[in-house]
Amino acid sequence: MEFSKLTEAVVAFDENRIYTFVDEYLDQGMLANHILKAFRNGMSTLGDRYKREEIFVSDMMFAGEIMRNVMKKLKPILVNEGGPKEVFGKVIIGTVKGDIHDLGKDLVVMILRGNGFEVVDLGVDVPYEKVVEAIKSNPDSRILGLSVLLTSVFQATTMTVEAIKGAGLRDKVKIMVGGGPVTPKVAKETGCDFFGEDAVTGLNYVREVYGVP
Ligand code: B12
Repeated sequence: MEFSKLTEAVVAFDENRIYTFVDEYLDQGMLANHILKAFRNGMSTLGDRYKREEIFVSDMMFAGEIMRNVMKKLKPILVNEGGPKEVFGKVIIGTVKGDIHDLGKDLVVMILRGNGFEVVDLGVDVPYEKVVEAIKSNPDSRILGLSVLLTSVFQATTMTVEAIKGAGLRDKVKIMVGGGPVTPKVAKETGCDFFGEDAVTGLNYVREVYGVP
């Protein structure tokens, strides 16, 4: 597809070409979501290269910074794509304990806010107690979103859900989980209600829970 030029530029860490392609695509009227998807594909390839020890963590960090710049640029557009600005409901979200990846979570936050949802963003590496506390102090929130990028934090995801159960709050929130290594099976095994493969799928689930057409 047309976006492959962007994906290739991401894999080549070609910062200038990345920004140029993003501008070109926007000028051509391409959807910001599709541009971000092409970026994410490039990030996946970089992840594979890291695994094969062809690049370093510092390279992934650099790519992450470029992605953040692109997200900043696309933010006003993503918000505009959203339509109505009334508040439909509240969502609590965070990256699970032990995991510091935040680009995916931040995208979900951006899409939710842009589409009329208030978001309580707990950040990254979120302790179980902080999640429990957030549910208690935001009784009007019917959804918790968890972002998970490391397989090593699947256990922490289960523990987060267990802590919520232990506090007697499990029926207060639906729990959606997303992030690179998560599958519907992982979502089920960790005790979550829904697997969101991308930010828009998450948004659609949130809309469904709040009964927003
Ligand atoms: C960039 C990156 C980093 C950056 C993170 C920058 C940042 N601020 O987030 C840095 C360099 C810091 C980093 C660090 C590490 N990383 Co890293 N990283 C990546 C990389 C290349 C891209 C991730 C990314 O941002 N993608 C772009 C975003 C937009 O995509 P996304 O997160 O998947 O989010 C989308 C969906 O998944 C979904 N989504 C995400 N969350 C949620 C939540 C909800 C509720 C919903 C509905 C949807 C949803 O919506 C998003 C938009 O579509 C991945 C490779 C990969 N395949 O993912 C490795 C990867 C995740 N990292 C990996 C590793 C190993 C590490 C380190 C342990 C490396 C090290 N030795 O230090 C550390 C982790 C430290 C820690 N404790 O967390 C491994 C994990 C392997 C595994 N099996 O667990 C990967 C897969 C690379 C690899 N193949 O080896 N990393």
